[in-house]
Amino acid sequence: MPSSESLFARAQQLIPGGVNSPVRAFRSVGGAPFFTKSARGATLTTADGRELIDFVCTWGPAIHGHNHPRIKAAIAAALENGTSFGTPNPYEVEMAELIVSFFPSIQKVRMCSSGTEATMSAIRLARGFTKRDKIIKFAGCYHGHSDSLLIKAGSGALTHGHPDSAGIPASFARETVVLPFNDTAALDAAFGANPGQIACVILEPYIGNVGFIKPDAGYLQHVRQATAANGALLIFDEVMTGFRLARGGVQELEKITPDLTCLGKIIGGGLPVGAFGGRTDIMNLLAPLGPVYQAGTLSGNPLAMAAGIAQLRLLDEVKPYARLDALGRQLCAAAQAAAKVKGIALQTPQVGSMFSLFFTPTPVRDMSSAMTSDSALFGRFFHACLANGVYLPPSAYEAWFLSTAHEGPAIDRACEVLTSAIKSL
Ligand code: HOZ
Repeated sequence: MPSSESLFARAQQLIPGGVNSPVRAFRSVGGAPFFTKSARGATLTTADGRELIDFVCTWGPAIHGHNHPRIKAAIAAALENGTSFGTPNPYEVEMAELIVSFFPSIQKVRMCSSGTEATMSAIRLARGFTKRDKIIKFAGCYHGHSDSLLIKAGSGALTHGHPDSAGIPASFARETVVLPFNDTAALDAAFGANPGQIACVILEPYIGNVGFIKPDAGYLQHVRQATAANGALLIFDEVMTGFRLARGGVQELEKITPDLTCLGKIIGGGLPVGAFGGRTDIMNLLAPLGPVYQAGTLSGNPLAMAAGIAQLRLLDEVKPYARLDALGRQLCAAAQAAAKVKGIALQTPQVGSMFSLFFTPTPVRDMSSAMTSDSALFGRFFHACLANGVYLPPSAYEAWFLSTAHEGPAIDRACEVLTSAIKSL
């Protein structure tokens, strides 16, 4: 197997930046990315033969750990029957039934192939339903890379210094109103300034793309009430949080019923999948029933559906949420204890298996407070962990993810490594 160094040298000749998604490029933490040759449980094995405890979990999907035998077996069984049919298949029906049973707000669901497609399509549907053009999003929320949504975006767009991507026509950007998260007055003012014009409000109800940020008590309830009062749809982007923080996502935890929900990541069991769903009267506007067009050759792909069905059924069997929350608390407590000894200010917002370490004295509740985090310090911390076999998201502006496979030796070792990395800063 060629080394990571030689693979990266070859990749950079042919693939922009040597990566197929910018967040993988290590640009904000410095150094060159490693290449992964295999993954199992809580561990990645690099092309160089190093074993790393992984807190990226393929950016969310690997909630049962990498390469889980049940999911592998489901994919293998589906593979016997073919890889793609271009016709409806039985797996899609089972997947729709499962999603609807996990998310009471979803009465009908349409499968697609990525989270980006899910949010892009949900917004088109909201515009078609309301016959309005403008949308509201929040600074630091990242909803994939469609044109309307790459404005004050988080994740790699922010990490790499392009939260407002080049290539978005100004006329498109004008239809997107960007507000600070957790600011009820700003939301009310935006509705007041654009009467009868806002098609929808889209948000990550717990943000996972500018680091992990929780809403203030009552904030999401205010957003729900304001959207309803102004005839706008509420879209929850639960691509990351859906099935991960609770069986029914943040909407279950916060007892909120959005009009539309975007899903992805976990429902593909590690294969490429997205989905969006919601109220029947809205979803029935989609083609072929209605005038809002949306389509995909690989939508409902049988391998991806089989993997996702196995993953969701396993979730219901193992009921992992209390266990994952204990792991998240353990890791954040270890980091806080080390930071206290060292005299470093650290914020560790955490819910269940998602959390972040922000090196700042400022409580983090929106994009501007997240950006007070010392990203140079994070870079040193990242490399101190990596040198000792622990892989973190390679940016101060990403959430960390846990899996059930981290229970036991992996979490204990990770706590030791995090502690000594913080003490070394
Ligand atoms: N939303 C994920 C990271 N924040 C996506 C991963 C990617 O962009 O590659």
